[in-house]
Amino acid sequence: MKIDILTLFPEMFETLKSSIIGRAINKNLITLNCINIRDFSKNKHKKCDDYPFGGGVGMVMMPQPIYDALNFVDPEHTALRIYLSPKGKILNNCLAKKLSFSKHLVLLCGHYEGVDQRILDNYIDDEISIGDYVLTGGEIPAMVLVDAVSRFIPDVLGSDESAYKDSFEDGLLEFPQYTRPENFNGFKVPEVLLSGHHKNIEEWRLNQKKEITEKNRPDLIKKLNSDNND
Ligand code: 21W
Repeated sequence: MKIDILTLFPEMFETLKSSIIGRAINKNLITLNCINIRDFSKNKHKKCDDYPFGGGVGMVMMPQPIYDALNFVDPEHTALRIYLSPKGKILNNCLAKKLSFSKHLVLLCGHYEGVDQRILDNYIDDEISIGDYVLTGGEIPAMVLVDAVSRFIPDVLGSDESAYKDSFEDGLLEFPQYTRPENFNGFKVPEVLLSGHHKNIEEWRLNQKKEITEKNRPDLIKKLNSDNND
């Protein structure tokens, strides 16, 4: 998959190129290309933002540099163009999986009060938010999206860490994990995990999943019940 990221702060994406995503880039499973929108400004001071028509606080990103950057990375508009926006639909694992089938994603990161609406209305395919909290820009959301989507691309994860086995695949949160030592500061590993009795272990883990989901995410239990009644 090719991913082009349009941003005023391309250096923010350096940290994304480590760990599992870095390995995927080195294996040519993902091509990550960060484009500085400022390079496309036709203004002599490389200006990319201006005051909002109608008044109000803050600055709005100008359409021209973004339009030229979009045409540079995706001249035929064959890519899926996404604007990271607090007003977008909320990212979840189901959407991340769908996006993982795209050949080419273009991610537009806003800053300040966002981008001129005419760009969104005419040159962007989708608007995605990462949740109901306010950030300072779309860069961290773009990294979150790249990370979540990459896990669904074949061979990005090892076969035993498959994204298809994760939380949310069965609608429940995951069971707790333990490793050595058996006794840590007097705190013991649950006996059943040491028993070697696979059927009991499976039963215990499913019970733990239900308990933790009921406690932390009752909304997921409600969703499970309503899906089963369909
Ligand atoms: C936040 C831009 C708020 C504009 C004055 C009074 C992308 C994001 C973002 C940002 C506003 C995402 C206002 C979750 C996020 C993002 C920056 C609007 C209105 N101005 N997902 N009220 N949260 N955020 N300010 O913030 O660009 S995806």
